[in-house]
Amino acid sequence: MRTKFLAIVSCAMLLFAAGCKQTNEPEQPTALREVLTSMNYGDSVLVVGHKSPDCDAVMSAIAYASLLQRLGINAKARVAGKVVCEPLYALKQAGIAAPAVLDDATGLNMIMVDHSEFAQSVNGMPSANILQVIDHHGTGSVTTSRPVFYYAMPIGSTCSVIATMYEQLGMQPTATDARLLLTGLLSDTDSLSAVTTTDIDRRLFGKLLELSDITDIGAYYAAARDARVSYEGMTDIEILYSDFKEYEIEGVKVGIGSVFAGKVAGVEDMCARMRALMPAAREQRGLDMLFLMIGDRDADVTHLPFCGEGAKQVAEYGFHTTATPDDCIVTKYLSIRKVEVVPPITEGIKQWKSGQQ
Ligand SMILES: [Mn+2]
Repeated sequence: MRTKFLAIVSCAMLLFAAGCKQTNEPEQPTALREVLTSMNYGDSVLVVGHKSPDCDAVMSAIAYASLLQRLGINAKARVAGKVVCEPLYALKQAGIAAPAVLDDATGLNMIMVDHSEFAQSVNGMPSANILQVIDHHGTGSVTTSRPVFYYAMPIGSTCSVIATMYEQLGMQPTATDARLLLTGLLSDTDSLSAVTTTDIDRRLFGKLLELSDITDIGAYYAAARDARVSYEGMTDIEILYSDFKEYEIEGVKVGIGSVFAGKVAGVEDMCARMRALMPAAREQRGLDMLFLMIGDRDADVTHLPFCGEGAKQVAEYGFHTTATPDDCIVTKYLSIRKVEVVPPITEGIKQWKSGQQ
């Protein structure tokens, strides 16, 4: 923990120093460039996002590997699971193949992007040599024995964070990398509308759009979003896990997923289909509680079915409302970001645990 704290502080100082040194001369060495190029990557380093890879996880891994390659580092992108729906569509449009799936990170030189929680990582990550973490979430369970480059910002996407690194380094992403970064940014911020969107994301959006080869961004995002909600060729259990993350909150193992309704099925229909699978999914993953956000933006409604002992109390405490008789919280539409539900669930778990004592 202390190592992590020190790493974060030293990273913040580094960033400050780099910011002060930044000039209009792109070739000027910066602290950021120096630290990135002086790390020991061995023969190679793999860059990988979280399981149930979404656009931000896939695009940030590819774009960051590409950035490191330009600095002369043998970095390769990997994914933590099969690429489907939106990221698959985006890669096809960009004309590039999906990165290979990494099953086990044990003993490998690794860079984690878009997550810092071992529960969300490729298997074996706790036994990997983690060199860097690039993220935009709260700090998760990651710990490293060696000094680490930890670069996180409270902004809309990991792709935005990587776009700021390009700026800090005085480098311009290629048209393809700009397209990929833009895709992750738009996807994670739900087209700059999610609560996590910052002015930095809005500025980077304009800049990346100019650098990319996308001519009609509105049409592109609409098609990507359609791919995201189409669940084409997917079984119900694949839909359940399509945007799913595991957390350990106050010692309680929690799984949280989000599912789109409206396009292929109404929210009640989708809720019934998911609910039928949730108890078995919870047991299979060894989780204490499972929550799913099933949202229909057009109808402005989210259903949040849950299962597991204590989940009802946690949901009622966290969302300050009464659950339906069939174990569901019904609210106005919540954006797909888990940041909308992790804080209330955390609060609910704290209250539930204090009531148990
Ligand atoms: Mn993200």
